[in-house]
Amino acid sequence: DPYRADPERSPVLIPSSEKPYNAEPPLEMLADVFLTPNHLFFIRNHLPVPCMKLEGYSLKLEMSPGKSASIKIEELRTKFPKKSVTAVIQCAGNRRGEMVKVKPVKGLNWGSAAISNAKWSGVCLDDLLKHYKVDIDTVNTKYVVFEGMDKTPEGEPYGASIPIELAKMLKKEIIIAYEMNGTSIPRDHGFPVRVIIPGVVGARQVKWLSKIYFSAEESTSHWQRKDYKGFNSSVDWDNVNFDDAVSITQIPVNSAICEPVEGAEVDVSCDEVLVKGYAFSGGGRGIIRVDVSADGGKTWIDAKLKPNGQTPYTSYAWTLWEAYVPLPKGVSETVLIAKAVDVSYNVQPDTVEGIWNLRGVLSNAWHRVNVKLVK
Ligand code: MTE
Ligand code: MO
Repeated sequence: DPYRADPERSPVLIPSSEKPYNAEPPLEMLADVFLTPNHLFFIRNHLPVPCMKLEGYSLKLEMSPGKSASIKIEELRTKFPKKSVTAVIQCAGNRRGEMVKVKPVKGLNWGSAAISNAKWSGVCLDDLLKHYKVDIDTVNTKYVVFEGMDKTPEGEPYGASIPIELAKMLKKEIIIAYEMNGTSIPRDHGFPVRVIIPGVVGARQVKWLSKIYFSAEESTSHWQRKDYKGFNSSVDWDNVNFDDAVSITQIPVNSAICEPVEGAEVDVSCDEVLVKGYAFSGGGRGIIRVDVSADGGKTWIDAKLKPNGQTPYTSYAWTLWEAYVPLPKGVSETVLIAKAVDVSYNVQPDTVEGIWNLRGVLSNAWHRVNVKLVK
């Protein structure tokens, strides 16, 4: 069993697959704290978790073909200033479960909690590259490629890449991280080192980072080339062409109601209900408004946003929110809805039908929760 050396996990997590292990925390626990505790942070593994001793670890940085450096964890910790970024990781498949209800898709059946927020610390990519005499603004390349230590049975490592323009834009924010929320990164989340590329889909935030290099083409890994891309709703497995579609990097605006949960009983005696949730948009676009309805979208109120301490155009953490929403009268059930607006005035689409795609990625329609109204 290639998974026999996988770490122990919190019994609170809700698995969507055991081998490889994938799990999300209970949705109602997600919006309670700004920094998701490490043991509750969702886990998305494609392969067995590598066993790596700190002494044995080194990061290979290939500055140019034939010229590379091997960097020990001690060097990462001592040679470079420690920098931090508080950033969300969201799986492209977060909220896939709602797409599945429209028409089956291929992928893990995620609920709305394949997203978490942590403070990541380590070495800034720009600092690392400068030390090895690479200037990210002038380096002659198209992509920065990241490789993991986890491998398929055929020996193919997990890998991802980002376009060099994005690496330039984010050069102060991309972190070669060795800490998660102030402690060393847990095995499931990439021990000892992972890359954090804020505002970008989870799939590119390579865990168990073994190698960084530059290339004229995207990472050749399966997950860069044949996965994590979007298509229109008429494309299915008999006519899909992965090669011509653009890889997902920055992700669209999204939000979800964490409380009350689906099917909950809401007490109508106080005429309003406390609704709580998260909102996030990729590309550093901060959340400026979350609209909440308790009557299926007839009327809306503005939620109270909890400031995330970041600026509107460099907002990489999520925004937690809550709202006291008036309840409709004379009915025994209703639909709570939330939709977020980011600083570019992007807003979530109203239905999931229009954005259905065969891989079930980037599911970000208005979030609806059915509740019963009881006395
Ligand atoms: N990195 C490696 N090496 N192997 C993986 O399977 N999964 C990716 C990404 N990085 C993955 C990886 C995906 S799809 C996601 S959503 C995030 O890691 C999940 O990060 P987390 O498990 O820390 O939440
Ligand atoms: Mo993912």
